[in-house]
Amino acid sequence: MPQQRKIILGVAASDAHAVANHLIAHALRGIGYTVVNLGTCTPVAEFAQACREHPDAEAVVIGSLNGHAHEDLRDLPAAKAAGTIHCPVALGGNLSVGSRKDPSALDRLYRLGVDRIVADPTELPAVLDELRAAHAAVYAAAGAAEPAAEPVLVAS
Ligand code: B12
Repeated sequence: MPQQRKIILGVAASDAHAVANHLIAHALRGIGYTVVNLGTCTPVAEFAQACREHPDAEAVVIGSLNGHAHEDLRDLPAAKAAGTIHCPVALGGNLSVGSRKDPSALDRLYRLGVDRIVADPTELPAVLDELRAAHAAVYAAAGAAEPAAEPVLVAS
């Protein structure tokens, strides 16, 4: 029997908004994913701990609604560089403060090491397929077995 696909899900460190998180967990479980849901107010260190506990997770999916995604993810570059977050990171929600959104806010998040910013949760299954394929291709090109050290993934 094929192994179920697994993701780690949570809401960023300072963020208490729970509704979208629960809806996303429910939707992904509904299409067969195992979802390790860390819930609201999850610091990068807890995502990293979950990655250690679930080396078969194929992505970390983070929500942020209160506008403080950049500050909440400030430890992400170190976690990815150290390989403690070994898989791609997808981020979605309301990612900066204010109703008028500056596109440079998204660039700053990509520079922290976010692999994909996803606006609509219904896009997540397709995005997870793409990230998994890209991640596997990087390992194949390096001739390494997964999971090894974190490869550099190009943000799209
Ligand atoms: C309910 C709510 C709260 C509740 C949360 C209760 C709970 N346990 O969840 C309470 C009262 C606690 C709260 C507090 C605060 N809130 Co509030 N809250 C809301 C509200 C009214 C609804 C959010 C919600 O649940 N929507 C339902 C979900 C399904 O939809 P959604 O959140 O819009 O998410 C959609 C997308 O963003 C996306 N998405 C969301 N998450 C993710 C994750 C991934 C991975 C992906 C791919 C997509 C995705 O998909 C969803 C569906 O399309 C919104 C305003 C609004 N009408 O949206 C404000 C809102 C999110 N809150 C806001 C703010 C500012 C706060 C506070 C800072 C207020 C304060 N001064 O205290 C605090 C922050 C608390 C904290 N530490 O995070 C702002 C954020 C503004 C910004 N980013 O610029 C909003 C937008 C209100 C506003 N217009 O100002 N809030």
